[in-house]
Amino acid sequence: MKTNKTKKPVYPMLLSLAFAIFFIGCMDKEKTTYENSEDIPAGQEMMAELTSPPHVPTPIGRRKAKKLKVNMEILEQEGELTDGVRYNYWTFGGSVPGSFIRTRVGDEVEFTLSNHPDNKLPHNIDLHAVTGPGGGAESSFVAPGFEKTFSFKTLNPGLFVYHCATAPVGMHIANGMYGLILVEPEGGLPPVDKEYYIMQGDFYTKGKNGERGLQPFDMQKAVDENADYVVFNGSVDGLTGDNAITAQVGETVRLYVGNGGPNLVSSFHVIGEIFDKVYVEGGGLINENIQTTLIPAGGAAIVEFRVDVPGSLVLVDHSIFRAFNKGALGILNVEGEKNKKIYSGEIREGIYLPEGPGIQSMPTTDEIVESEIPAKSFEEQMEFGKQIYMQTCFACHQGEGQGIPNAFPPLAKSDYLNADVNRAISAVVNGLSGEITVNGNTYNSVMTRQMISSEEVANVLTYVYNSWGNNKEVVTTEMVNKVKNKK
Ligand code: HEC
Ligand SMILES: [Cu+2]
Repeated sequence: MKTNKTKKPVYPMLLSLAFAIFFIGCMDKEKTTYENSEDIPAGQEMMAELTSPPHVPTPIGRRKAKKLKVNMEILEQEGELTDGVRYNYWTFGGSVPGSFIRTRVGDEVEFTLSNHPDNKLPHNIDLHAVTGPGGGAESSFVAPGFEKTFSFKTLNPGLFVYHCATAPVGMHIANGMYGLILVEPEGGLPPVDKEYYIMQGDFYTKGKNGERGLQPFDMQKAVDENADYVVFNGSVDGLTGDNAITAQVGETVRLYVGNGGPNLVSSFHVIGEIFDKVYVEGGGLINENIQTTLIPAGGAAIVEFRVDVPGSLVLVDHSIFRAFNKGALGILNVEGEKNKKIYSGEIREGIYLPEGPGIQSMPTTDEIVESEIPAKSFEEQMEFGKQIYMQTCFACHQGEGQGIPNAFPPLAKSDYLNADVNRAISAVVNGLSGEITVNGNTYNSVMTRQMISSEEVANVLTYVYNSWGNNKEVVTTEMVNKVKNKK
């Protein structure tokens, strides 16, 4: 989630500027030999560079432990949870998750937390990297229009979560008040080509998943742990489309992955990759060759892998309904030369079919049970069609027919759909595979034949054609049967 476009951008810019000026200012000092982290030169200060997701600040490299000043601003601001669904986020630094903080072991962090005067509530911060009462929460409780400063020393290297700890704590976290602070070991983590910042969170809204408008937080659903949305980086499209992350074939990628919760544990997995290394729970233990790593609520992990073949890798919470029905899905686009030795590319690339042809049985037409109550009007067709859409097509083509970039084509304003009704009917009754172009984007994937009756095909396509800016075609059972009989 990135919201406020007017308040925010200046802030990180100023910080990086201050950072750059400082760096140039003490470049000669940087050349001196490297000291033990215990000896913090008291006079040396620097401003911390803060970044919004999916970006991370510059690695610490071989810099000495310093007095590191962090200025974090709390902003309560409205943003988009998914298409047409607004949410009132509470944020550290204007993004969900909050700004990434990068330190090294032995730094003395001087932390200033300011609560914007336009905010309505007091907040504070509990950093899991802090050794001290409440992780800083007790010293940082701050009312709107005020700021608080406290300081702590980073004693343990690792990747740590920070979050608001103001009552009701669960509600402050559910509204987006969490982020990551990295404490690098002396000498820094080994260099990699790409680093990204990702955090999972669960959201609870008064309306159901996809219900439009400004959705208030639902306390009862949160207590019941019944999430409407489970997302990466604060919104359903937080890590897809324009927000997808990228790498080149041959590069090493490091993901700093956190889980803000408030409730759910993540089974973090990247479809089409194996983690070469996982810093288990963000700590010192390194595990190798891992498929899925658990990230507890209020915990983190660092995962590393080399990307060897081009395509779209899909990041998911492998509690899989969360990925395909609640939003916990992100994309890493890998560009570069194909490598047929590692991946043939002949089957399909980087696309996960929840009901792949290998699992799904392919009965003949007569095994499909015709529905008993035919729709009597256009309105009924729309109503029945919507039900089928939400049961059958939704997981791939998404609630508003928007699809998923690089994986599932859109049905909303689809030129492919609107150009040829018989071809669309055939896609549903016979399945569709091979390269197609929809609204200028190519897809080369497989849609299995949908196991629904002719009448249901007519209803669902009528619903699709009369929604989301399509050409208002009405599809009848006769039209569907004609396409079926042509085979
Ligand atoms: C398991 C995922 C999945 C499900 C479920 C699914 N589709 Fe598809 N659909 C796809 C994929 C993938 C393609 C593109 C196939 C290709 O690349 O050749 C596609 C293509 C299409 C197209 C043509 C392209 C376009 O965007 O206009 C239509 C129309 C379509 N699907 C309709 C439906 C309808 C209606 C349903 C529900 C009855 C449905 N699909 C269910 C995955 C799915
Ligand atoms: Cu708060």
